Amino acid sequence: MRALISVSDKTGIVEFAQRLSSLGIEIISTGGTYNVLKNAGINIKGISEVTGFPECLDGRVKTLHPNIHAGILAIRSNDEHMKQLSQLNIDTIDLVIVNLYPFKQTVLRNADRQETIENIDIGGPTMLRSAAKNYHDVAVAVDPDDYELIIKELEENNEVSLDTKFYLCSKVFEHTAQYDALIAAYMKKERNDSSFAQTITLTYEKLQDMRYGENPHQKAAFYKEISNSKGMLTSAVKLHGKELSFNNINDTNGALELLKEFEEPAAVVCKHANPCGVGTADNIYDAYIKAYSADSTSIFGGIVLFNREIDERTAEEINKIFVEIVAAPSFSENALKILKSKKNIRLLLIENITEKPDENSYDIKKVAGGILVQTIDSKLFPDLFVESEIKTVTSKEPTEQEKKDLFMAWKIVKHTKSNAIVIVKNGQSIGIAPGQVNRIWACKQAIEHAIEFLGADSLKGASMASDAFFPFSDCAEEAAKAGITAVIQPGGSLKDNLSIEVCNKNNMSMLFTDMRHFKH
Ligand code: 93A
Repeated sequence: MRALISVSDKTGIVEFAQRLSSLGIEIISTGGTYNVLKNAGINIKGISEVTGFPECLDGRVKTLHPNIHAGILAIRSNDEHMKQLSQLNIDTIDLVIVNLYPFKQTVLRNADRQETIENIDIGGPTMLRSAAKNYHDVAVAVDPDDYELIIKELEENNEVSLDTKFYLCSKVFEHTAQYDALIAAYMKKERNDSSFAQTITLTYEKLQDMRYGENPHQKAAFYKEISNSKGMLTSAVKLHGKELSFNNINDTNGALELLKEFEEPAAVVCKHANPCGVGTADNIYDAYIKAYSADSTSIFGGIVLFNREIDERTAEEINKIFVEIVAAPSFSENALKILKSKKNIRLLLIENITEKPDENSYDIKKVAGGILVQTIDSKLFPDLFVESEIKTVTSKEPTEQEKKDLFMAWKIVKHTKSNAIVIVKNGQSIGIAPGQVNRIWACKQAIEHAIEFLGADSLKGASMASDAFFPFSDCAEEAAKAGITAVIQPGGSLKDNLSIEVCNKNNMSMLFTDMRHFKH
């Protein structure tokens, strides 16, 4: 039996080669691997002895030779193949242990293009593919985690079983497919090409298997984009509590995307991926009190995210109720101690929590038989729009406080499932109505919640946002009836003038953003 070992990641290779060698298996190696194994006192052969050729072109050509590939690819049960091998004086290679140039790591450390391209492995994938294609006769290891499996079978049975070889073969194609997907993604990015490719190659790697999906009878796993993304859920560090579930992650994501809209201290509470309470203030404690009291019912078992360090008094407040998850960019030492005293809470540290995702990144939705892909909804207003220039379409301008609240409501409504209406007063959400099949229901529901919370009279001076335009004047009428004094919406309905009229009649202001934010 002969093994070819050529690895960039040399983890575990010495021990593996030693055990192969003590089974009497002959080992062939390329330059760097050869040196490591030789230095460990293992008896091996250099690749050039087999190819009769020096490794050349700075290592670009090492194993690309018929003596290697015919040795791997010959079908052992095919007499003609075996006869040709012997005529050509080529020996079979029965074990291929290869892992590739670290292309991913090179991209992630932002190496220059020349160095990155030099890390595209050619000979390695070629050997892996040859061996995997001929899996009946060749065992191939691309992952150091599989060394133990292989050596155990060899030590016990003198051979690797067909089942194992088939498993190893499928791992190879998975690996080379992802390797090539990463190269393709890198080239596209280098060309600043943000078009949608003809076929989608997903560059994700598994972070963890999950106990189950949205429901206990569904299987699930969590994958991470292979990129330098900071401040995202995939870089969250769990400081306390049990493993996050599928729904926990999905819900936290809803809160995280909204939180990223705020510069000022903010607390966002989410349930079922929709915000249920949002507070902004000049400190995180007050922001939390506002977010909590905005909807002290739904927060139970909810998810609370902060964009500032959690201090002791905020932690004490949080501990008064049961919340599933608390996430923040940092926790003061005492805050952490206080929160950790609860067994069932999960604490997540998300550094760079306010970092925005790449605006060219994809949002993916599964539909029957396919996927819909779009770029993420990265904007709040149309390009070149600044908050101060947003169009007031009524005779009355909003006051400074109303303006602040309108923009806050606009941020919240953007991250609430459609159809959505959000009411804000003094930096606090007071009515959030998500996911209605018509707008007037959302409007009525948000107002009902606000009245329940503040009392009918206190809606004076409140601001309302709608994720898409008002098709009729009914929402403006409801808002006027409730005493809401300012409204923000995309505009663009044929009947805009009717809504504007209602506002003018009731001394309300209305702003048009020219951009809608459906979210489904
Ligand atoms: O530059 S290559 O594409 N040309 C080759 O012929 C070749 N053969 C093996 N890279 C090649 N390899 C790769 O070299 C292997 O995939 C492995 O990652 C690496 C091991 O090199 P060394 O043993 O010199 O450290």
